[in-house]
Amino acid sequence: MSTIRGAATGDLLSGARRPGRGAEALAEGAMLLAGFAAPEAAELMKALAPILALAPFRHMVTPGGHRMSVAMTNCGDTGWVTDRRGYRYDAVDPMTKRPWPPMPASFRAVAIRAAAAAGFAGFEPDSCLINGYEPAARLSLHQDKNERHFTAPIVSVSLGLPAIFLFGGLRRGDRPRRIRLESGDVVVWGGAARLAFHGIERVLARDDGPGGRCRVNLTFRKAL
Ligand code: MD3
Ligand code: FE
Repeated sequence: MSTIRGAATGDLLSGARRPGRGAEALAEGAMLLAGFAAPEAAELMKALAPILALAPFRHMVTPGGHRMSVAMTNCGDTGWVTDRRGYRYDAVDPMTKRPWPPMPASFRAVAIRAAAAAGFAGFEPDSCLINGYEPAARLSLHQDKNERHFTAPIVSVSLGLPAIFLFGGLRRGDRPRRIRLESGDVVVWGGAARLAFHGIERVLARDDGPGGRCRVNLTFRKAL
């Protein structure tokens, strides 16, 4: 995808839904919608509290035995989990033995609207992984490969503190680009970018300003 396309182009270019810095194609299939969710960032953060009450943030363990520095939880029909047995999706929260909390309508709506704006009409997310980053947290380069199909895009919504995102290629060794993601930025990863290596190099901690001292990322996927 060289540029914006599809029915949402008018919306995007009109500025009606572009309160941020605009839309930028990062690569084939990868679209940064800067500030797309900024108007609803506070509402999304508020919807997080009842989810965390039912499914608290926790530091999962990788199959190799490493405790992840990013805290995670999920909402939706299924959730991404890792432990010594491996990476997978599970309809049940292994910590509470209960289904993950339902995906709030506000979460689903912003994901669907962003996907459509990037040219992926009809996105049906069934899972939202919620990543919580304290300033020292990192996420090393990886691919998202635990979903059943790779045809649907992944939609990522950044909230809270900014971060330096690493966007690599299809091989682990490809030198990644560094992209600053701010609260309210949305990135849609589809097509050729769907299996790109990516990670979070670091969170940019402020010592001023209102709000929390963390970054939250909502990652919407069609996992099943
Ligand atoms: C590029 N999360 O949870 S979201 C993850 O900010 C994850 O918490 C990061 O990577 C975060 O797996 C990055 C951006 C993202 C998500 C999926 C992608 C970028 C992607 C899939 C393919 C390529
Ligand atoms: Fe990822």
